[in-house]
Amino acid sequence: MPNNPDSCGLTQNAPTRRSFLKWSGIAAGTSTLVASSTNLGMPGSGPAAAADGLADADATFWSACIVNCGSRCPLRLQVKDGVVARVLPDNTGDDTLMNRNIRGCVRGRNMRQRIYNPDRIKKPLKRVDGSKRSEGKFEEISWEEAIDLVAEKLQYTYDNYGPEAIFKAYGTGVWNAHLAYSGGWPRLFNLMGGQLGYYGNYSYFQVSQITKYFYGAADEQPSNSIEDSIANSKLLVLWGNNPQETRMSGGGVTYTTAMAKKAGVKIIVVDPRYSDSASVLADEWIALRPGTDAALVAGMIHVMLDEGLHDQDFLDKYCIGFDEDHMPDDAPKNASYRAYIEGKGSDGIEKTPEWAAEITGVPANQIRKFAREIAQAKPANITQGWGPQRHANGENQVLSIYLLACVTGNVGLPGGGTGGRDGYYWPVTFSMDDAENPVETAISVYTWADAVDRGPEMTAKRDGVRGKDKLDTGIKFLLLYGSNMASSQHGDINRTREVLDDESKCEFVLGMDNQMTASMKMCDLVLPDTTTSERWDMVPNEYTGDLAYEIMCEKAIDPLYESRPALEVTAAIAEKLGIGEEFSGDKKTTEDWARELQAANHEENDFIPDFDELREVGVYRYTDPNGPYVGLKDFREDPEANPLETPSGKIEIYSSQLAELAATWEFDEDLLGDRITALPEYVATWEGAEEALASAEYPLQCISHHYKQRVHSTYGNLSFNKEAHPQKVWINSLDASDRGIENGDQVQVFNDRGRTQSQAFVTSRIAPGVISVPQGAWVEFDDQGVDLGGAANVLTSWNPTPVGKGNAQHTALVQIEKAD
Ligand SMILES: Nc1nc2c(c(=O)[nH]1)N[C@H]1C(S)=C(S)[C@@H](COP(=O)(O)OP(=O)(O)OC[C@H]3O[C@@H](n4cnc5c(=O)[nH]c(N)nc54)[C@H](O)[C@@H]3O)O[C@H]1N2
Ligand SMILES: Nc1nc2c(c(=O)[nH]1)N[C@H]1C(S)=C(S)[C@@H](COP(=O)(O)OP(=O)(O)OC[C@H]3O[C@@H](n4cnc5c(=O)[nH]c(N)nc54)[C@H](O)[C@@H]3O)O[C@H]1N2
Ligand code: SF4
Ligand SMILES: [Mo]
Repeated sequence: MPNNPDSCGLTQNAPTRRSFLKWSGIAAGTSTLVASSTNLGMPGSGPAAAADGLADADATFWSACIVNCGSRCPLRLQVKDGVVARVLPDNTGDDTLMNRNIRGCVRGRNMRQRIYNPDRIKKPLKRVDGSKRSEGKFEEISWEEAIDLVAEKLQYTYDNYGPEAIFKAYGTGVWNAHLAYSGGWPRLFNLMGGQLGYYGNYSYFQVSQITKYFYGAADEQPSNSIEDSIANSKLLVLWGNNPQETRMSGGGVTYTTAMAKKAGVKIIVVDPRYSDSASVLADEWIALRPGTDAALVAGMIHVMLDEGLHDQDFLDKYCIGFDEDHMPDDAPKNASYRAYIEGKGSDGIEKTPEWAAEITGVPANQIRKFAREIAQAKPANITQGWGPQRHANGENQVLSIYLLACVTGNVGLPGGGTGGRDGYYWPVTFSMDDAENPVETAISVYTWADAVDRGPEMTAKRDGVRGKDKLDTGIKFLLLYGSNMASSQHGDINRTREVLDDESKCEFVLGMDNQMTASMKMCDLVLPDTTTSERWDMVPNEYTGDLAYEIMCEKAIDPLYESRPALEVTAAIAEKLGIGEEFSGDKKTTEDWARELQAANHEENDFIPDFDELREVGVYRYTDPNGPYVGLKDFREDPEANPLETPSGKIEIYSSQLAELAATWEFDEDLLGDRITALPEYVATWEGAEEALASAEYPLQCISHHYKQRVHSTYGNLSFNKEAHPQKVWINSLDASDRGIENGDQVQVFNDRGRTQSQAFVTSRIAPGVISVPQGAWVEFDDQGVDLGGAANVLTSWNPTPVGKGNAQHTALVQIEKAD
């Protein structure tokens, strides 16, 4: 299992404290390491202590919100009589760009409701014998019984099916907290003989699997950072990128994009929705049909070629595949992108703006204007969010946006960008050691439910199994830790629940969470975890631009009820299985683990504070010694000395490797568009724009944007957050009036996979023919199987994308009607 499947894989140069101080403008001597006094847990001392909080708190502790919104915000927890009485935000920064306050959003600030929620799991719960998983019936058992049961089931699975039958589902509730991220579970499995591995992630699956063919980067190829754009860009394009809602921390891209606007950078948003980013930041909004970005790009490049606006010098020097004079030897004639645009390729269609308008719904004149605007604003940073790629054939969506950055010659220049997501500086601190997984077999993480259902049928060429030609066993022991995959976040949750209900397939489902979610209710055994406030940890930032940081998480209160930190539970299981010493050494508590890990981090990078120093400062900021991130800067400066990791060393607009996959992999003929192309072509897909226009039954394209009420499902059970941001289905006024739906009506959205109900938001903020059901709402099935919670994934499918075999969860066709 990768230690951090979301990591960018960039090689980092450890900055010295001096160099980071220099470019970040933080004066030496006021560095964040210089704490004014010691935090002894007293309200009146140390930076965690507050002038702004309760006057009579007993103590103030450092903590953080560790969900996967891409930030990680420090929180200061004020404790009175052993209870978290108030949650305060970061107070260690100011409003300057590189020392910005990492203010938590409305979710983190409502942490008290998560800690003290009635949904907290209080004791280990065992499913009642003879009941079905989906019935969710439990009896309380003791920790001793629970640990015995896990040890027994684990041993049984290794003995009868081997390590490839053991799988830890994807889960982001504890993402990247240095200890809680794994909670010791992968370490336990790896020391016991290993587990089935996975590749990819639900966040940017298609980006992570396709980028190597184009830019050679093993994972993603970030664009320039927004900090760089503030200084250098003429134009910032947020392409399916909604930082105002998905990067809501004051430490992150919400803040930097707002600063870019303030600095006068022109901003254009390309999105089927008039997102919060469009509303707050944009000078222009391009509203296209979902999944049609590659067609929009093709139409735009047609305009650029027509009007000579493309950067031929850049294409000649740095790329292959754009025109017939720059093709790999093995490519057939007329296989270049230019031939594709001019209608000389295999489809024989010229990709005029009129052609693109028909598919995308963006008027041809707007396509022309947008093309000129992007080509002429030099330099322009085109930053791609992850909405476009979470689609059927999302891989070509990704590549087409990269391509636009190349055709306009913006790659590798200050103020420009690669067309990837806004760049960032990845934290240098590392997480606890998960030990080596001896198993090499891995599946695409999105196919885990397939591996439960039909594991031994899954092959390399059809299902993307790696390390083996085919799987020998299905998943028999499934762990859901910090994960709501079984009944909320995976596609087609009705089908997922059905497969999990068949106990002959997966024989044991183990859950560990701190809230009784729909997925926990599907488990055979549920273990009550602590919340961050009840254990020790350290937490790094994630996608927060050029600012990196590490936060101390102190144990502020005793674990509630009978909850126990995962790491102490996995250590106890290891002990039971006879590998206690190997697992833990002499460490007993999460504090012991945290101290040891922070010491190792301090040793590796001496500018990183040690455990006690980090407790003092609470948050430690540092930045890239090389200054703001400029993607592929070295390659641009000297492509011979710094070739890309592609076969040609150049940017491969035509990829022979993809042509080879197209010829050798097997695809599902029933799925329109389940195919690979050597160029970033537009491919009409299953449940895509064309099918919607042709369908009488399900004529609406349903996307499921990430919503500010929650991070996925996390925080989705808190009354304050639900009140502030109620669950609503976005629908265009034209589509609503056709169906007699008015703003605020209860509506049901449905297709053959399921039916879900919530309130309608009737608006012109979404393109006609498109609806959006914000993803992550808590499911609530009535006795007819209708979800009254408004969950998007009763509508989505398991259908994987062609190259990555990843999640296309923004692709689904639906109908909508007023609820009775
Ligand atoms: N508040 C909040 N923040 C979050 C999360 C959350 O659940 N809530 N989740 C976090 C996680 S784990 C992740 S991975 C990121 C997700 O970040 P993203 O994947 O970037 O977020 P999405 O909302 O899925 O998509 C971004 C935008 O793309 C648009 N879009 C959808 N389909 C298309 C398309 O075909 N073309 C174009 N051009 N645009 C399209 C959507 O309307 C949306 O506004 O967000 C993180 N931040
Ligand atoms: N339709 C649709 N579906 C999507 C997406 C989409 O755009 N559309 N986006 C996808 C994306 S990008 C992602 S990343 C996935 C995310 O999918 P998940 O990772 O399953 O996300 P969450 O629903 O937030 O589940 C996290 C769980 O962790 C738990 N948790 C929080 N803190 C702790 C802790 O301290 N200990 C333990 N043990 N548990 C804890 C929470 O209570 C919650 O149940 O969803 C994907 N699903
Ligand atoms: S959800 Fe994200 S932005 Fe909000 S407090 Fe948590 S880490 Fe910060
Ligand atoms: Mo994600």
